[in-house]
Amino acid sequence: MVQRFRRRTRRRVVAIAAVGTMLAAWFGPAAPVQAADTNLIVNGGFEEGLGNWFVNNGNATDSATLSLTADAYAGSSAVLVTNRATTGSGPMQDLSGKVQAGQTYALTARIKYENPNSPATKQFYATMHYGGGTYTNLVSVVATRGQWAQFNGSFTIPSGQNVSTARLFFETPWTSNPSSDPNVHLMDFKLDDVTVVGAAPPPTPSKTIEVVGKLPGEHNPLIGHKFGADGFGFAHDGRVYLYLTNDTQGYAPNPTTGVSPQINYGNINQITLLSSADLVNWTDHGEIQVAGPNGVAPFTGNSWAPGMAKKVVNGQEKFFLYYANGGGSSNVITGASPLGPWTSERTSTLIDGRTPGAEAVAWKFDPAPMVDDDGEAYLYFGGGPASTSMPAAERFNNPKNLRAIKLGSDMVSTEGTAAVVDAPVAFEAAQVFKREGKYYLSYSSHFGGNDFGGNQTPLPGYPGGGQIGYMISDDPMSWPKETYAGVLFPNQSQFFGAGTGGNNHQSVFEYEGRYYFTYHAPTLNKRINGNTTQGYRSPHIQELTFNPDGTIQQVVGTYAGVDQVRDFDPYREFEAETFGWSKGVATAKVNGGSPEFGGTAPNLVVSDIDNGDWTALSSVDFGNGAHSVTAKVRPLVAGGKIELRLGEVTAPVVATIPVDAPLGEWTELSAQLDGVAGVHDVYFTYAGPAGADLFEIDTWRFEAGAEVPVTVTAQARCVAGKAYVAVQARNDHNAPVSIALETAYGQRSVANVAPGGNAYQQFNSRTASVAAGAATVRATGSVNGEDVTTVVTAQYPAVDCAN
Ligand SMILES: [Ca+2]
Ligand SMILES: [Ca+2]
Ligand SMILES: [Ca+2]
Repeated sequence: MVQRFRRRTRRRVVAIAAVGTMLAAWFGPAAPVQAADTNLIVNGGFEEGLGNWFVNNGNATDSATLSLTADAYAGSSAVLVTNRATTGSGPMQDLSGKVQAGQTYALTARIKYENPNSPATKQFYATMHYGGGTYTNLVSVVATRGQWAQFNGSFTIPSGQNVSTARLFFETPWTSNPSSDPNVHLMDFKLDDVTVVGAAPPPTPSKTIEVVGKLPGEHNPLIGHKFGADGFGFAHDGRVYLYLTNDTQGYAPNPTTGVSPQINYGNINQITLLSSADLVNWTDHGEIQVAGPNGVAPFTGNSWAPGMAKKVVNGQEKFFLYYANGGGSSNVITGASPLGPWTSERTSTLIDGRTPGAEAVAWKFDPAPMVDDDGEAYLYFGGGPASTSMPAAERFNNPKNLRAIKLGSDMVSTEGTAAVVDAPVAFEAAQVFKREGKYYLSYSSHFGGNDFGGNQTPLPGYPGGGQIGYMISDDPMSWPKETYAGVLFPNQSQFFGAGTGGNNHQSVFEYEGRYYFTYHAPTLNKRINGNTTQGYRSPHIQELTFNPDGTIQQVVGTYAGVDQVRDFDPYREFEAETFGWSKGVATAKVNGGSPEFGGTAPNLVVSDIDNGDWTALSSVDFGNGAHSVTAKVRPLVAGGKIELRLGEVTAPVVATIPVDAPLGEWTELSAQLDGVAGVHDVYFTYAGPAGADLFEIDTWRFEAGAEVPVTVTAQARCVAGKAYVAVQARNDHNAPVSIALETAYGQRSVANVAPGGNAYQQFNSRTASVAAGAATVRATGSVNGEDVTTVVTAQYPAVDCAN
């Protein structure tokens, strides 16, 4: 995740010079606000904790922190910013999607500083960061030390300003070398009662991905309807769960250009959850609201780079979801199942500046758990710039920025001191799995630069920039540099081309006897926008194979991905938000539990279904034949229909469900199927009036056709030098059936075979030998008052009677 810490060259847009109209807005009396009075700031009084606020760090080495203080201007709390290393460090709130170009907003806030060594008065700014290097000072105030000062002004956003990223923060005036006099430039300050009042936010533009992002036949990226990064694979009870940083959260494609601003990690406080039993058809379980004011752990602001483990604690099986709370700390929440529901057992972060042995780690993030066979559990974490006390070559090659620490038996505490993981050229993303008694630790490598002693050539065999290296150890807490084993995965741009570079974040999991490697690449972003991507990453999986000596065969990234583990079983109610491929649809969480996964699991529906959109399932096994298909659907307009096709999206329609039911109500609608048997890719194509959302779909269900149960055997044998094929069919039905036996050497029909009775015929080939072949049996009887014919074939081997 290098991009979130990329050092910015700060380019000031000096509003005084560039935007004349803003002069009055800055320092003159507040201009009247024309539009409806809407306060765009959430939790401006900090009465809901730090919710919706995060810290703006001026650069990657800045680690300013926000905390609540009871010294409020109003109410019971305000925010305090400490540890500022740049003048730009201060409380920030994201107004992207809320403020509009050409509009005027009134801004008020209270600010106070108290450092007795600071000047008697100090200027503060409210500043907007429009993404990239574009900063605009909006409103200024000169405060008197020890007293609450009031920002009270207005600002007009220039009509040409791109506001797709707009983040408001509070700071002291910029200077290039603030550490020369911290008391003047870097004092702590408090903020309270922030309001930005103006035109109501515009309607939220659609995030639906209209292109086919996962191509039929391909298995990477895993999904085409949303993004997800830093995937952590977790196998449990016959399914694979994949926990992902919710890259879709800040995705905001321009309604006209379709291009989103660059990803903003600071906004991400949800974890996306997918699952699959076959690694090709993935169920979307939606997002876990982990952090933020409405999060499971509201004392955290971000949820990046998840890791999952399960353990029986006090007789109860629990699931522990670890995540990075931004770069500064890591935390864990607890699930009753891999799908939740989720609770927080902690009231403060699990890994932070108080964690023994982690003090020198710049980024106390990317936590990955590993539960050993003996029940002992470990957490791997860390990353970021190496200690400046090291020689430059060591900072580059052996930055010692990763850590291993034992987890407490409750899984939500740590024990003892974190041990250094001396991973060569390490950047972040440590993860460990165990195989045949050995521990494997993989991690991502850094890109050099000043954080790592300047640009250098790695030691021979050490990873280059943006690769996944790995180590093999006999001890989960011991990772000297000698355990380094090589590069597990080169940079993904080597496989997916222009626009897919950048950092990676991997995991390895075992599922049904095979090992799999998860990684991400902005391949869906590339399919939407071409080679100029905006950093929105998609999950991929490849199989991981080992050499006889236990080393790993370097992984090759492909769009083909992994083999489907098993065919999809259609004969049950399953979530419609499960697909192998899709076009033009989105998913939305609805109230109530999941029909497939149970009452406490989240449920989603397929939404944004337009004429021409479709969803598809890979390798569905219909066995002897399907009799009907049923959709649980909510019609939104009249005249919609669902069509079923086999093999490809343009194949002939084999069934149509007219979506003809009361609008706005959930209804089950069915269609008959005829002759749909065996294994097929299944396409649900959607049709109806153009320009309207047609309907939403919750679940699908197929019913197998009624069958006459018969048991059939076929044998080839010799009688007096001649080859015969003997066929027997037993009636397993509870009523008489008619049975027709057929081979290449003749046929015979037997009427009224009683329950438990047999139809039998020995067919003479009139030759000395027969090749292997099949006999066909047709059994006709009455099932539930309906005449049903079931066709069964039975193989027989070759026989040679000449000898
Ligand atoms: Ca307050
Ligand atoms: Ca659509
Ligand atoms: Ca559903």
